[in-house]
Amino acid sequence: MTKWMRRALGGVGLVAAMAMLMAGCGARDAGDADESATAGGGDKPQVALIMKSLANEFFKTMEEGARAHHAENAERYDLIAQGIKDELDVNRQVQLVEQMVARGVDAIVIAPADSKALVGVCAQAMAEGVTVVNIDNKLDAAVLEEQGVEIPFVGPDNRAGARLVGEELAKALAPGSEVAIIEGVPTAYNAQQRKAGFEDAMNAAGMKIVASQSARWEMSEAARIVPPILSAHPELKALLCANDSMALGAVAALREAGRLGDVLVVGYDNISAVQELIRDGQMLATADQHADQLAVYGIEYALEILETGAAPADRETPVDLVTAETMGS
Ligand code: ALL
Repeated sequence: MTKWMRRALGGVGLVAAMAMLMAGCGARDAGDADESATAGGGDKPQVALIMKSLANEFFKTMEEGARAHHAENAERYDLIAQGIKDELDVNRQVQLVEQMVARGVDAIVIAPADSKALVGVCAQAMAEGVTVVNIDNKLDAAVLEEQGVEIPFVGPDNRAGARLVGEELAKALAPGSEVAIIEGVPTAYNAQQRKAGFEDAMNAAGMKIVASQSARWEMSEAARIVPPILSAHPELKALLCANDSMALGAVAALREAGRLGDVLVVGYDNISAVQELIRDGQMLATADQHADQLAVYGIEYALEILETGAAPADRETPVDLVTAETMGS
């Protein structure tokens, strides 16, 4: 039984409690050892949203979406939104989960910075009776199984999203063109999936992938690694970037090298700076994974699990191709 169910049950009689329990019989029993855990208090569940780098517009948009949802649903739950300062601060994210558990939240909705390193602390949270929903970047299935926990994933099919972007790029290239992939953090499952989706599209269209390197989701890192790739592959025709921050870095490097236009750039996220570049014809495409709704889907799912004890099945969220044409410019 989750901590929230126990708290909610505190106010009802035994018969009603049994009925609620029966209704929630599909629920994971999170263990009975959490009686002493700090209760959140109040009559609404407390939901903690734990994101990654708030320096990335993607997560700012996610936070704004969550806050807007909360404003309209303030009677249903309390929201605590948290993020980390840089994309790689995995330890800080682990600490945030621990802090939220200590604070007595009922649910944690998390976009993990690393697909393996966050599993342990999420499993601990569940053992304390906290409901955990994984959004955006999927936790590693093998590590979850090893730890014996089931955590539902709410997010898009990143491989399919990247394939859409890659297919759009392929239309603009002659078969056999040289292309390079700028990858996200290699320990993030969504980064691996986007790389695979780009490869699917490039291989299907007969392009030559001459380089694939990580810029760890960061604009500055992409700006740093693109020039050597350009020098090593003077015939390069396109850069497929696994997120828009890195696409911005790639565009800056190409501009600096006088190669913008002759080397095409695609990204992933649909942040506002990239929308402008696409409108201006300086970038070709990106993918919209609806950052403003992504956490909302996760919060709604967490509330549903808290109320009904629903079984932890994954839920796929939409991802759409964005081009100058789809933007109507
Ligand atoms: C991923 C998101 C975004 C983002 C990246 C950076 O999990 O899906 O594409 O740009 O994290 O942290």
